Amino acid sequence: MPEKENIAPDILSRYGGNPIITLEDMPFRCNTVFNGSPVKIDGEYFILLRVEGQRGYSFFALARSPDGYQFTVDPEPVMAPSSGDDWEPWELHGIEDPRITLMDGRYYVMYTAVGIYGHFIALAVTDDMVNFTRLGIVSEPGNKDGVLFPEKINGLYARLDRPIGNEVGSIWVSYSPDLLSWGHSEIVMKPRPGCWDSFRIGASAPPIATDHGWLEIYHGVKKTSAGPIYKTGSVLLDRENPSMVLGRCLMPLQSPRNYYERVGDVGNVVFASGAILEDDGNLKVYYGAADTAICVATGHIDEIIAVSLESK
Ligand code: BMA
Repeated sequence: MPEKENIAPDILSRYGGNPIITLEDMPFRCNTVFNGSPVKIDGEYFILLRVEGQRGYSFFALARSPDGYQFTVDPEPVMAPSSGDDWEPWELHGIEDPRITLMDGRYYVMYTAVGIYGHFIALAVTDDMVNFTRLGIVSEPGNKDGVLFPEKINGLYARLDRPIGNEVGSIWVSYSPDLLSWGHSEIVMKPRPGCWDSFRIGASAPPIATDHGWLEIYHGVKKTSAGPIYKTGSVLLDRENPSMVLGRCLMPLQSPRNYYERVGDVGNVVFASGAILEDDGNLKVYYGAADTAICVATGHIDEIIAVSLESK
């Protein structure tokens, strides 16, 4: 009898050494480390980490690596929630889920500011990944998952975001002349009834320019009787009008399957938080596993584009 073929269940292949950053790698006491935003600068890899401290609110630390797999975390956090200044009310309960975009030679960080009025999208900028300048709170309350496009579209800055209205979490696009005031918002895509992304969706990685449109790696949530399940998906958006979906994957790129994705502070979560496109076309997708560790999985951009064109 022929041997049973072992079909990989996911389009993204997990790195064998996952998780790549855990609590044991942290040089200071904290609760968890997850949802980190990666960048590659002159061949060196950096991840701006979301760290949850023992008190329960989040802040950012920096990890560095020569190869994208073996990381060392800087001894001190690089960005803490503001205190004692005008920003304090907006960040009183922490700063979460940073997403870095390189634009015009500077690194812009969109993150979720959690304060006395709820969740907002906030924007900071850095030139060295260590010193961050806050630029503004850039959304109304109840918005998160902001990711900045790496270039202007029709003369305006653009971002994807995720306002919550009527409990529905969809992906929208907004535009700005100055990075601070945002508007002209349009719906991009909604949760798909009956599917793995039926409850909520949100942008995950900053959009990547391809010949087939903007490739967006997103997260989708399905509600089950045992709680939500977070998976990773992909979509292609028109380069000139990103509210136009050119293709959307039918199946997820990745689902929680391994122990470290199933079990943690929030189980059954793979939460993509950034991606690095290598010269050979491999896309390294960094993700938080069960809100407790950082992992990486890889897929070739051609295959990801092909599955993204399966549907609209
Ligand atoms: C989302 C965000 C993420 C988190 C995920 C799963 O709403 O808060 O930071 O990883 O839920 O808990």
